[in-house]
Amino acid sequence: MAKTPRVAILLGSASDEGHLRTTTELLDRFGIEWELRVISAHRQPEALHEYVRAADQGGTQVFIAAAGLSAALPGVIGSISSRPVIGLPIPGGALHGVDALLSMVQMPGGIPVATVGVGSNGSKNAAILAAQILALSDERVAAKLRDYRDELRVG
Ligand code: RP5
Repeated sequence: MAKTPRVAILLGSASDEGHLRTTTELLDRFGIEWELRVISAHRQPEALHEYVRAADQGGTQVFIAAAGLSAALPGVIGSISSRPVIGLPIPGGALHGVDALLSMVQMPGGIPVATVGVGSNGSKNAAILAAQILALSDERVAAKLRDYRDELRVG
């Protein structure tokens, strides 16, 4: 089986991609390899299922799922894999991302989506949360996170 990344980033649409720039920059800073794919939960359900199953079996440890509007993507990923899923609600549409936020955070009990905020702070926190999860079993990531937080103290 092809090597899978430690963090898989899934987007509901190519139009979401700009919101992930900060996320991928931070993952790079923490030395975490990632892969980004655009796979819609409602337009490409079979492809999504296939990708997540392969990533799960290949050892991907965390999924970051970014989507707007009713944002089913992270919940569906959580239904396929029991690895942690971080949901990033994308701003836009008539409700400016509040719809995506509530869709992700209000998952029925049993299939959690660790939801970060709408907008640039959420984009940043998605990467940091993924790094914190990986740091539990990776001292190199933990050290990089400590450096990052030391810098926050200076600012
Ligand atoms: C969601 O709907 C996507 O995540 C995107 O944020 C939003 C609109 O996507 P398009 O239909 O414009 O591709 O699925």
